[in-house]
Amino acid sequence: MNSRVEKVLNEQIEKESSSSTFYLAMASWAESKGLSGTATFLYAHSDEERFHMLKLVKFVNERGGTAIIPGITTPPSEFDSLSNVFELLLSHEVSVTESINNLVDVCLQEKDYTTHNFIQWYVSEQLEEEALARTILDKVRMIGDDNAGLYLFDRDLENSAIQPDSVNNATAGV
Ligand code: OFO
Repeated sequence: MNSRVEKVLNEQIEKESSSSTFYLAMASWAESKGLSGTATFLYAHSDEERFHMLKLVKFVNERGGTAIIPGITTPPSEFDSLSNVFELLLSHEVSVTESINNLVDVCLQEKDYTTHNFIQWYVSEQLEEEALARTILDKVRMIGDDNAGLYLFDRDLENSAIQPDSVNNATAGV
C-alpha cells in the first residue's frame, strides 16, 4: 500500500476512534442528567463511529498495510448544556469531514483509485452526519429552556437512534 495513503488512513482511524470515545462521554453525561433518549442516540452514535474505525482497520490490513490502533485520550466528562453537546458534536463532524476530504485529495495525488473508491462511502456518510447534527442543533436551540419541548425532543431522539443491531450486522459484513 502507498505509504502516504497508509499514513492518512491511519490518521483517519484515530479520528474515528476519538469520535467514538467523545460521543460515548456525551452519552454518559446525558444519561446522568436523565436525558435517556439523548443518551440512547449518543451511545448508538458512538457504536457507529467504532464501526467506521473498524471498516478502515480492515481495509488497511486487507490491502497489505498495517493498521495502527490508537490509544484512548480521556474526553471531557462534563458539558455546559445540551446545546453545548450538539455544538461540539457538529464541530467535531466538520473536522472529520475535513480529514476525509484530505484523504480523498491524497488518494488522487497518489493515483490510488481503489482507496479513493473505498473512501467515497465516508464522503456520503459525512454529508448525512453533518446534516443530522445541524438539524438536531437547530431543534435544541429552538427549545431553549422549555422543559416540555425538551421532554419531547428527548423522546423523539430515542426513536431516531440507530439500533445497535444494525451497527453490529454492518460490522460483521465489513
Ligand atoms: Fe465517522 O462519521 Fe462521524 O465522525
